[in-house]
Amino acid sequence: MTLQFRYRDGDGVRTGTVANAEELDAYDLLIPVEPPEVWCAGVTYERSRDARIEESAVEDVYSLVYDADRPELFLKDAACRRTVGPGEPIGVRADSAWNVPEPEIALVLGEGGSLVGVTIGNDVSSRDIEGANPLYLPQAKVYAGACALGPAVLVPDDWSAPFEIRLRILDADGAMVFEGETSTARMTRSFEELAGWLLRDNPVPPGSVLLTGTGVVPPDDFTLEPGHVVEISVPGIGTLRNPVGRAGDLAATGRSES
Ligand code: DO4
Ligand code: MG
Repeated sequence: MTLQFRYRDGDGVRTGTVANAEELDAYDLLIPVEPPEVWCAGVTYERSRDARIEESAVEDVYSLVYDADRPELFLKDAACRRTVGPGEPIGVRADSAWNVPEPEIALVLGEGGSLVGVTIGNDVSSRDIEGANPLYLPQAKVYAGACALGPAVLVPDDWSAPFEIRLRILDADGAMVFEGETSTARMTRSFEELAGWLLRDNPVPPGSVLLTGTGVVPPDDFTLEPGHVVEISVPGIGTLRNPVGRAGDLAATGRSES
């Protein structure tokens, strides 16, 4: 098992490998890949389907996609403009009152959509915009700091072994305000199936990333706020930790300017 990562030192940006996630703590980590495109699958866990049905003014679309052959797939980012790495702020939208993290396994895709590695992804989302109308999905999902990836890319020895996914949200004083967990064993679709659908008649460039859906949903009265810290841990990959900021501030100073 190898973990690949990128980090910063006095000489600039470097790449490294370690055998276990604890060793990553010694590094000033950067986003482990800079994907040309980030895609997401949705409603791949029963928990996500149920949460969407409760929030939505148009309930049927979510049961229909959960049961259908064809998965929900959407473009989350291109040119890494809205995607951040470990320690960088994720964003909440100023025009939304209900923002959440979505802890997901993220697949790093190779040529033809082959599976080359696994990292942790956060599909940060606005639930009130999503719930108002399914046609608002791009606005609920795509904005500055709406995606985080890291801390490292695992090349699994066994692609069939499930991943445990743990979410912790801390407030500005470090107190825990939510924790939850799931396992990819609860997914209704396989990684290969999702990647196969994504690549149908679609020239997704190698190095792109596919997030595979959330199975952890905070209670309906919870919303992310600037000052919160989101931690997503997956044994074998490590912890992706990001403070929460305002998407508007990130849009003004973000990766699109670099
Ligand atoms: O349309 C809803 C998207 C749901 C999603 O992103 C997920 O299930 O992870
Ligand atoms: Mg999601």
